[in-house]
Amino acid sequence: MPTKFPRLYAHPFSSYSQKVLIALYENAIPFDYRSLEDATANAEFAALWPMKRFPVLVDGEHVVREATCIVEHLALHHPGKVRLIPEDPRAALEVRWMDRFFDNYLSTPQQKVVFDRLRPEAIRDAHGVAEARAMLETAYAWLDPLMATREWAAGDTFSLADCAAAPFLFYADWTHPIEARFANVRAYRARLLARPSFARAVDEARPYRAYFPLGAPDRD
Ligand SMILES: N[C@@H](CCC(=O)N[C@@H](CS)C(=O)NCC(=O)O)C(=O)O
Repeated sequence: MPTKFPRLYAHPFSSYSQKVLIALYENAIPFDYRSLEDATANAEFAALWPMKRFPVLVDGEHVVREATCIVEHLALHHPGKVRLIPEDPRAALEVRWMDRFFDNYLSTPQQKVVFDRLRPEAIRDAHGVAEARAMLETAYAWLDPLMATREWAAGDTFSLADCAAAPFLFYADWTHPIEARFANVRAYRARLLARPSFARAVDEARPYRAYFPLGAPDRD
């Protein structure tokens, strides 16, 4: 049934949901928030996407899955003052590359460590977790010199790549602390936390910190 506003199936504590929430908040796009805390919203969501990975956006006849595609959809159908995908295709390519970096080399290993902890102890994957932690370490080391020269992930302008970086660096640091020697990554994470759109998403997620299986640190 078409609704006036786009309908977002998401959870406030979920990193990929926050990636989209940042985009919505940056341009103050009105939307119908179907929180997956709610059983009815959960049932609607499960019917929309058998993979059961969230967020999912329903906008008129469009059902959009995958956080990056949702941010791209919003940029196309609900453009605002903050252009999260640059108009210049070369600049857009840099944004899309950095978005892939944060999804694949920060979020994926971060989720691996967290999901492993949710398994019964007897079937945990110590080798896979060690590999994931090594990947996080490599990602921090690669990102650090880059962020010495950039305010935001793809340059001077806040973009889709920062929508990804914000929640992924936030949780990655809880999962595998970013050491002091990666001062540029730490400073970038602090800049992201100070951005009002992400600060709002972090605040909305505070009631759910007990869900973090490694134990949420008493900070941020
Ligand atoms: N590739 C998906 C990943 C989404 C994802 O992993 N979402 C997590 C929440 S942050 C999820 O659905 N977890 C539920 C599960 O794994 O069963 C995207 O970009 O949206």
